[in-house]
Amino acid sequence: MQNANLYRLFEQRIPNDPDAVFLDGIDGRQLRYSEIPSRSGQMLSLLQQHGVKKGDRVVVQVDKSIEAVLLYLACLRAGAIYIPLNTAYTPAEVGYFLGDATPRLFVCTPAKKVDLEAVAKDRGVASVLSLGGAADGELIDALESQPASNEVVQVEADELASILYTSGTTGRSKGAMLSHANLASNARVLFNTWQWQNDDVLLHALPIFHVHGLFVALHCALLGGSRVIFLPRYDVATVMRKLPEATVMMGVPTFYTRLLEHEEFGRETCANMRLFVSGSAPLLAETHREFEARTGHRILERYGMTETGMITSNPYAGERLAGTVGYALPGISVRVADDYGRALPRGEAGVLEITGPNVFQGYWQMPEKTAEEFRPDGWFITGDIAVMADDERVTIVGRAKDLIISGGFNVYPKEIESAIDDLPGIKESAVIGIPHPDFGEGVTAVVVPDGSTELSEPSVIAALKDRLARFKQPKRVFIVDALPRNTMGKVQKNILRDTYRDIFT
Ligand code: MCA
Ligand code: AMP
Repeated sequence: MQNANLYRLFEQRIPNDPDAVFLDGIDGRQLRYSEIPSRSGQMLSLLQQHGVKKGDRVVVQVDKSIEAVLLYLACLRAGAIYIPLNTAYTPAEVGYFLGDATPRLFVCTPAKKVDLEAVAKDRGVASVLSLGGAADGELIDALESQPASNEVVQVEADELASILYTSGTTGRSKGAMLSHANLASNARVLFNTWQWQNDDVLLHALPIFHVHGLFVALHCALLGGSRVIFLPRYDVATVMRKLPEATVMMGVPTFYTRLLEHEEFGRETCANMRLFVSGSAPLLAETHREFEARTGHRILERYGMTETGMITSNPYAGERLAGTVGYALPGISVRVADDYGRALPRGEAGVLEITGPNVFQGYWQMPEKTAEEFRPDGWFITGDIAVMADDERVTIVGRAKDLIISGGFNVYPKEIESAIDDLPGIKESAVIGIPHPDFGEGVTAVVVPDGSTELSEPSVIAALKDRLARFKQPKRVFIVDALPRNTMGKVQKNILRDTYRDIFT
């Protein structure tokens, strides 16, 4: 029987050249393609020593490193389910994920080990290991003495490779279950659509705990046997220095606006570049045009979701139209529908719905939530509002879901409102996204006091510090007497967005 393990696909693509470099860190550390089997095999032995078996969850909150990628590959090989977490999450937030995922093993950074071990113990997690970004931590110490396992556990196509948590409109994060086949299909489609070349060099500055940096970027590179300039984070000076060596870069819109702000950024920096890809948040048409004027490159915008991987892409060879997300990727069908899942005529705005081999297996242990997001005919409801042109080109024009995207990170207002409403002195709150020149949208809170204590903008922000990851915390807080409501009593966020629309500009 064929083994649908995604690792098998990557293994087949390892270049013959024993010196071909996969991950090329700026700290001088490298991982060669030829080392992938043995090094991920050692990691696999370590996982097995900690009792990790097929179907077990492994939760990981670590800095970007070569070993973090090996850990991902080893989880695939073990048939275990890899669950990466944003490094910005506070211990309180991590506690929720550990309780929900009930992992066999939790891997965290050495600096947070003491705090997080206590959280993990509370949630009944048996093993906790530390792994640092500078090749330090218990996991590294234990790794060297491990024999390299040859095993690649047999899995079926629909068995889980990963769970990625996405927040929800209810404020409770949901784990999107992605199978080996979901990830493999999307990797193949993107590799082909973007005409990946043998000698491509990918500049990788994205975090590796989300679909964009982990799956979209790394999977394309693994299929191409490409060198990856592996930056620990996005930092414009380092990106400027390394761009001339690269041929492909993937980023959120903030990556591009920050490059445009750099005086020296221009054609010379991009001399070797073949492709700039943008996604995770809307790229302003203005940024697209300014980028082309400065560099001669038209950014290729694509659109996707955690639950589905990539859904649409502007064409590689055809016209990359600013402000649109292009066409459904091969094998994926999209429709713009009314509230009942009926396709609308071309040109009309409605909810974008999709079906295809990339669509996830449902939310971890939330069958009701899963059912709510699918139509009876099996199409997944994205919650994005789109318009389809006569030639089937898709433009995202809004969101049916109450979601803020800040620098490519999703923030669900409900979660922030609940955290604010729990604070002393607060009667109620409304959280909105306001146009922000750097992050696209800036999280903004409008708060009504209950009069029991004195409230100020700094006091509200300070009180949220340990509860919410930094990127979720409001950049501004406004204290008001009452929130605007319609006759049904619903808070009119559009009025608030209008009132505060200029605060960041
Ligand atoms: C950092 N901060 C942020 C954000 N990032 N605040 C709001 N939104 C953010 N995204 C905080 C920092 O903690 C800091 O707080 C202050 O803002 C300024 O930090 P700065 O140094 O400017 O930020 P940075 O470290 O340079 O990070 C900005 C960034 C980063 C490079 C845009 O957020 C990033 O790498 N974003 C990529 C997200 C991503 O990969 N999304 C893909 C999701 P303080 O001053 O208090 O320290 S996958 C997805 O959405 C789908 C599937 C898809 O289609 O791809
Ligand atoms: P996530 O839940 O983190 O996977 O974020 C997915 C959401 O990001 C989508 O539902 C869209 O709202 C948004 N998104 C991703 N790419 C784009 C894009 N190119 N244009 C507009 N919105 C996007």
